[in-house]
This record gives sequence, structure tokens and C-alpha cells, in this order.
Amino acid sequence: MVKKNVVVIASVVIAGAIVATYVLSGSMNMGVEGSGNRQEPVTPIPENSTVVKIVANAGSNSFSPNPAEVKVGETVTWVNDDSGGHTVTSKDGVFDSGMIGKGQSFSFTFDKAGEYQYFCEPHPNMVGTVVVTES
Ligand SMILES: [Cu+2]
Repeated sequence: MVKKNVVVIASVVIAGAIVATYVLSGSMNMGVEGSGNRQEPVTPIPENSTVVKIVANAGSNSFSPNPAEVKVGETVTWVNDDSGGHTVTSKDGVFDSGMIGKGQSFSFTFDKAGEYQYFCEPHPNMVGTVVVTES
């Protein structure tokens, strides 16, 4: 009789532990999945492009490097390293990225020499320059 009671108690304890583990891992998985789904897809960066990171909403310190210097025919890829969405919009209408989400990027190839000033549409204080020189 004593032996039987011990087995019953042990079974209840084991079953309880299994249920507890299941509930715990279930909620943990949900947490991981939840944050995973919220992450923006990372856009691939073209080879041989000059990367300019969007680092903050901070005037001319919003982009790094700023100014960016490239040769005619070269590509600049802006990568959004900041937490919010931004655009890379040419002052003269030469290029406009549209909204770039966190971790996403926008690429533009410069075919003419010159100084290209750009800003962020929702945050016009965010300004940058690309200097394109003859190759
Ligand atoms: Cu912005």
C-alpha cells in the first residue's frame, strides 16, 4: 500500500512538471515568434556599392558618412540602421527612396558628376550630400 501511494504521488508530480514545462515553453515560443514577426526584412546590398547608414534623426549627422563621395557610374546604398522609417529624397528630384523601414535599404547609381543634396521627407532636418566626381 505504501509503495502504491509513492508511485501515485510520483506520477502526479511528473505529470505536473510536464504540464508546467509545456505551458512555459509554449508561452516562450509565442514571445519569440511575436518579436520575430515584427522584424522588417533585410534588403540585400548590391556589390561594389558605397554604403551610407541612416543612423539617427539628427540633422546632418543623420547619415554616415556625410558627405558620401563616389565616382560617376558608382552606386550608393542607404541602409536604415535607425529604429524608425526614413526616406532618402533628392532636393532636385533625381532620386526618391520612398519609406525605408528598419534594416531595409535603397540603392541609386549616379551617372553624372555633381553634388546631390538630399533629405528625409518626414524629417526634413535630416540632410545629406553625395559628391559624384568624374571617374
Ligand atoms: Cu527621417
